[in-house]
Amino acid sequence: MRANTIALIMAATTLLPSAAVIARTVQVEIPVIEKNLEVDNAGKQQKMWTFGGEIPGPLVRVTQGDVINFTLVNQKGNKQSHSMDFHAARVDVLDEFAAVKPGKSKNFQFSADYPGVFIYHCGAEAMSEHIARGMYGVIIVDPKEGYSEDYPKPDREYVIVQGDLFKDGTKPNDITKNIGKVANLINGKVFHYDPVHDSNASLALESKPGERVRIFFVNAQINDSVAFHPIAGIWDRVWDNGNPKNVSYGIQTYDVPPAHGVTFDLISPADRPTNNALVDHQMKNALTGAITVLMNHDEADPELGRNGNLIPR
Ligand SMILES: [Cu+2]
Repeated sequence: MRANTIALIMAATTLLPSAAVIARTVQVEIPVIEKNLEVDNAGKQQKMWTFGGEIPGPLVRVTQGDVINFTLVNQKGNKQSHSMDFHAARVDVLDEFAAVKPGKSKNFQFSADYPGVFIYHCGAEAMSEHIARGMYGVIIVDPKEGYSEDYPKPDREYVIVQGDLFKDGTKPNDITKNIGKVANLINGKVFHYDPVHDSNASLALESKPGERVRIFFVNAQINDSVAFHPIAGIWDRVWDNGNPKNVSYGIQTYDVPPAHGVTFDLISPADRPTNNALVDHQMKNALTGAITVLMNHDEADPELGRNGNLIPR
């Protein structure tokens, strides 16, 4: 995360000692940046609209019960009005989620009442275009009870966000109807972590054989569901919406609708190196960018999927 463009400040504040409850207030400020961004591993650039200058925007991670004090900064020099819609919030769509003009900011608070993995996105008109140009990100709300038998501690964690890529200049009305879609983005790039299908790809996800790998998956496509499947593996557990109470076991393919998040655990065989391909099994999406390689080998980079490095860039 680039600290000079993104002020994502965590501050602990103790409130209401009489209520015997310790509430933490987390300060989150995200600037909207309209800019040219590389959308594939070959360096092709396209005019995108972003939270914080990257796709997806900065990962926000809090604990259930935290209060998020959020500020959206629509930078001077931007051409569009923008807004912020946190799916983890219960507020007023006409108030907190209203659009702000370039040069203006908007501040609001909400409490993270439900644990899980949630999308956030811009909801300004035309919402289809704002999302399709990259205005989305992820907020993880960790359960207040921490890890448990139903929600064990993982060895590694990754965030994968699948989005659309439309031909540059596609009209908003066409975007809404999915006309002009040319590819799929994984964390902002076509075949981002797939050196098998893209010789320009330099990154893959990694783990050691037998490790529990947790994938926080968010579908940021505007119309298509994702049939998320780990080729050469089985999801050990799946938590719908990432809530520890919504646990399923031994799942092959799981449907993730647009604007939804699901948490997946995968455990590779412990006795040999293997590879998985984490795919959207809708082939039209897989073969246009939505394949992620997970390499399970003893030499796995110890920093990948650890110490806050959930979105390799
Ligand atoms: Cu926007």
